[in-house]
Amino acid sequence: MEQTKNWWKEKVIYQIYPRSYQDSNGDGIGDLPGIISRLDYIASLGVDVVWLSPIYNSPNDDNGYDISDYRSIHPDFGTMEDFQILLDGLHQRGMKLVMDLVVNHTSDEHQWFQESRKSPNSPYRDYYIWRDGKGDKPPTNWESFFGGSAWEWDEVAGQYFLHLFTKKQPDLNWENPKVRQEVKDLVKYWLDKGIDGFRMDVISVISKEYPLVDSDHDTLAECISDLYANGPRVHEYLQELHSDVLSKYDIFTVGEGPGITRSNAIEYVGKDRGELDMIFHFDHMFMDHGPGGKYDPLPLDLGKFMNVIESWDALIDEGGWLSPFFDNHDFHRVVTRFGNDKEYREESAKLFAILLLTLRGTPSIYMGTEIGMTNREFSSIDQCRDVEGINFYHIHVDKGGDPAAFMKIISQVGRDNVRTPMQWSDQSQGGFTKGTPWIDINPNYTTINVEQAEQDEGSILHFYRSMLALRKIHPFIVYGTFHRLQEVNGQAVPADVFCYERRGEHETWLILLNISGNTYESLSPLSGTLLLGNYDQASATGGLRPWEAKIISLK
Ligand code: TEU
Ligand code: CA
Repeated sequence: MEQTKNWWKEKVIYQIYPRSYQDSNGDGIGDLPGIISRLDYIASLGVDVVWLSPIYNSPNDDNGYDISDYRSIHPDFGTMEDFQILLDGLHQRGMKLVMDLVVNHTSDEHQWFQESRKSPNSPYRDYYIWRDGKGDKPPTNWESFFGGSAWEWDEVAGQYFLHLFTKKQPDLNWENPKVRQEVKDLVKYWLDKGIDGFRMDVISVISKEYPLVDSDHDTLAECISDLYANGPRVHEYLQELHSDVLSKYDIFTVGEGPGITRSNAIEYVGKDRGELDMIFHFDHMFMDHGPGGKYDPLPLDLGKFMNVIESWDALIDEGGWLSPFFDNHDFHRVVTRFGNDKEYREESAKLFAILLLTLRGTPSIYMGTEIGMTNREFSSIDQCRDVEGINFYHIHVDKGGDPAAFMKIISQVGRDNVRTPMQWSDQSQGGFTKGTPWIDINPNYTTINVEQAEQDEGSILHFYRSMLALRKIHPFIVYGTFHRLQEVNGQAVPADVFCYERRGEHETWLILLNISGNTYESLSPLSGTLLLGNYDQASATGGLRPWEAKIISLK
């Protein structure tokens, strides 16, 4: 299918978790003046869009994903003036700003919720989902994403309220037209300030199916996809938001949410749907969840990983669009998860740079990935800050589980792995703060940091710059076709090698990615020109060393 051209399809996103990027005043919390001081660095990468995780007022039960005032800047992060300087600074450098829109739920400290709980006659009562219990039990057996019941008894209200996330994140009642109007108003408020789009948090679960009934699913994952996600009115709500507000601005939206599958994604992002412009899907991020969920991880299945990428690429041929990503503030570090963060850290980090930036879609790079930041070791729960990890730790330990064993799992899959401070230099606290950081820095900042990477021409950082520049001068990478290959020059592609061609009108690239420590000496095309590779001495026809990755131009 001929691709419709849109400016947002041609961009690359850089995600910043503001608490952990750069602290400017020594309180140990990253802030907007800190980001402003790093704008030249961000521009130097060659990325086009900055997506900021939430910076609004919040009691920080879930680090800003629990918003208590949508029209404010959290004082930890700065002021509205700082925000304006940041926005202008990005625009002056030719970049765009995307804000996080978290409207499935608010904080319980939001004024709407405070009013809502006061009385059944409050004009805000129906802003949330209140129910009587069943005897002394909650209205349904629903489990929250972060463990425990999804219902909380509220003394003041004398009823239970629904919270799919923590009990400080009550779900909004989107059935109520007043709620939808509030959302439209706040969206308009930020768009009128001149921002360039929104990343929409868990947008797949905003519509609930009524009446609310008990789940008979064995796992939380099944319950989420079957019962919480893709509710009956989700598309109606998104179309309404789009036609009433979003469509009036030259911006883009990227939706996030569990339960968005390869088969239903098109209903969210199909080009004539008038809903979202693109989505983040989780098929490759959730594929290692075991029967017990995320904190019961299975070994990595590379074959599945490649199949997921291939099959989601085809969404674009159906007229949809997506944002490929391998890590963000909710997962763990790409080089640890899919690469090798020991002996082949440099090679494997560069391999994933090539993969991410030679796929179709609008790729998203998480801060720190451009210098190959890794997971860290959490030996005690006191070192953790993430409500998800902490909740599941207590659930595990309360059931008699071994705390040390769970800490190993947190070190492997916990969200705090990606929330440690950005590593700028080998100075105290990695140059992140002059004070004590809100979460400990990864001790490997002495060797893995931006300053070191700037000085080393062969660094992961310089590699990202080269790759981003290459993508920019070859626009066919955005709109051209993608074909996975099972054979190269008559040879079967091994199970741990990902191989595909990208074709434009005048160009064909062959991408060879050895996602393993094995050597495949003879796997290469007959001829071609090596455009970029992750080994110093390399050629188009040379075969593949451990974690070797190449972009070869075939014509
Ligand atoms: O995440 C939604 C989501 O699906 C996560 O709960 C995900 O399953 C989990 O993080 C995997 O470990 C969004 C935000 O990105 C996340 O930071 C918030 O905690 C959550 O929504 C609630 O707002
Ligand atoms: Ca600060």
